[in-house]
Amino acid sequence: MKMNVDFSLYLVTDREILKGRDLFNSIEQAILGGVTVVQIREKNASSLEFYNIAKKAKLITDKYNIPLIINDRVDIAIAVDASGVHLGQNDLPAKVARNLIGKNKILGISTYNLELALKARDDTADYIGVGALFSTNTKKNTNKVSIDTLSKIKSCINIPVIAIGGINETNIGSIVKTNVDGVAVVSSILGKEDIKAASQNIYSSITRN
Ligand code: TZP
Ligand code: MG
Repeated sequence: MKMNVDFSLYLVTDREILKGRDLFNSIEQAILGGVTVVQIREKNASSLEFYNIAKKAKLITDKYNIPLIINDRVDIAIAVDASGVHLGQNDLPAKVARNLIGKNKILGISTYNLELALKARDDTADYIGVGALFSTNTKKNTNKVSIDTLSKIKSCINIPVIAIGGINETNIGSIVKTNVDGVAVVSSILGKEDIKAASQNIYSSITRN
């Protein structure tokens, strides 16, 4: 079933940033700190490794009743019965993915301008990611998105809008002001020594406003 999702603090995983620390323990700490959605993003794993990671992550997200989203891989999202899948502009087309996952799973699409955002909505995306808002070391070759563009997209679209890219405790206020439905972060949570405290810190910046 497609849940009614609280997108406010959306964690995207990256094992490189964890520098050997346990992924599953890190996910749990982040959830305990306030993360409301977890996306598993594995750019270098084999299919088997990705599947096993997703299956194990689902035990944790299920325990806290938090949606699990799989990056890039519709097949793995279906195989582990994740809540949904997140796709970029070079992945399977949104309409094709929707046909594969059905109407009860969440479809998220990465965008970086209004045209792509409207197309994603028309292609039945349940939410869009918009970024990168700030410079980031986590992903190479990002398209830069201004706060003005983010605001414009938010005002023109009626599905949840999630901002991503270089968002941290210092700049998050400028994102919250745009009234987006959530912020997605990697390094400002998983790159910190105390993951639960980092998550709490970011979460309080979102809910304070
Ligand atoms: N998509 C656009 S920017 C980005 C992704 C996956 C990386 C976000 O990572 P961080 O560490 O929060 O900047
Ligand atoms: Mg992708």
